Amino acid sequence: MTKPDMQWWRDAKFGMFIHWGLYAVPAGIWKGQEIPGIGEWIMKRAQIPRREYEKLADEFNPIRFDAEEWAQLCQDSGMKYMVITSKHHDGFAMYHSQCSDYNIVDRTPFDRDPMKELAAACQKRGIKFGFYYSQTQDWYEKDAVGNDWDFPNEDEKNFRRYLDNKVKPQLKELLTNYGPIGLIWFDTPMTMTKEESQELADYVHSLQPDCLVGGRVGNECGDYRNLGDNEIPDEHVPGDWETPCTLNDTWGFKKNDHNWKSADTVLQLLVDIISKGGNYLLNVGPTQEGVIPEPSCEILREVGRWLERNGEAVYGTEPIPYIKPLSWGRVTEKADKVYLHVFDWSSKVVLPELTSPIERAYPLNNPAAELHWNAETVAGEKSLVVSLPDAPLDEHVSVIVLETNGELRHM
Ligand code: JFZ
Repeated sequence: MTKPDMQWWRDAKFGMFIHWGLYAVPAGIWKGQEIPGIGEWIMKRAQIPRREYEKLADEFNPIRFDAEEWAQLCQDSGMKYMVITSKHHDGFAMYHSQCSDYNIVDRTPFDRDPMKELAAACQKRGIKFGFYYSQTQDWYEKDAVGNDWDFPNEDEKNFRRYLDNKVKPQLKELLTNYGPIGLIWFDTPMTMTKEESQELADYVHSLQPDCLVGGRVGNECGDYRNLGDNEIPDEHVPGDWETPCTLNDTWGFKKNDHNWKSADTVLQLLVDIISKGGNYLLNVGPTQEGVIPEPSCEILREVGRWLERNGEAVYGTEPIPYIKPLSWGRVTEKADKVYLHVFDWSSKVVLPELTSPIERAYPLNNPAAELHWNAETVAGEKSLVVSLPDAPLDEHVSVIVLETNGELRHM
């Protein structure tokens, strides 16, 4: 089976992750108790019997959900793809599934399919649309992994039956009824065998050859690697990889989690990750009413404004593997340009000498202004030192362009 084309994904750099499900109803609180940990795990953390948990569907009615609003926020944030939970570990399908009535259309007062609306809103904007799908943990199903409080008897489990009766039929629904799907983001492969992982990857590709398969399908059968949650590598990682990150400390909405990262932090994480060769998949957790928390929106819109000004230094760029993370910031490159992303304007901008002669140096937001640079030996290394004007070029990360003579060769 031919590998799907990864270029759109490599160029995209930045995606929106959405964790939305029944867990937004308790929002971290169960029977008056704050349940520790990530919000979408409340059923497991509080050992909620499935007959109790499924009653949440009766009150899940996101009447304020607006797919156009969510897709517009994605676009305004500079995020080029969207990945939303079609079915998380609780087993509840956030789309109209024919093979399990445990879904938003059949079990809630909200008689609409939000995935259908969101897929259309994204396609309209040229945003690649993908689904998160939990293919191993499913706390509603006896044959799946993870619910040992309703289904304590391991001997009764038949994972093959779960794959055949729910996972593959639902993957077929997701890859048949929602238009072109950019990727399937599997999760927690746990006990899956290599054969099972490969079977699911092949099944996705058989239904939509251009659909990417995320690394958490397991056993290195994905089209790219997923690092751990909020995992930032120390330096360049070869190959195609992505780090999923939270904007606060939970994926699914928790009413008491206000620990939001600033736009500055998000931008430095974005630049850090892409300078090491990865993509940044940043999460929002909508409420049970279908609203993305306003603090998330404000942060993402500020990030989008910066990308509006500096996107040339992000989208479609490549890392420069031999340049280790620098004290003052990070480096990306594209064609004959090297982009210096300066986090700390007070420090000396020094980087290892490039083998291609530099012809010009200038602020990305003011190409007419010349910046000076010198070749110096710094700590015994042949280096480049770029002189900075007094004031930073941007209120967040400031970007300087080094224009080379057309071909950027590395040492
Ligand atoms: C998983 C889910 O359990 C969680 O609810 C959320 O959806 C997150 C994006 O993915 O959590 C993980 C999975 C893998 C790792 C860490 C958390 N890991 O490999 O370190």
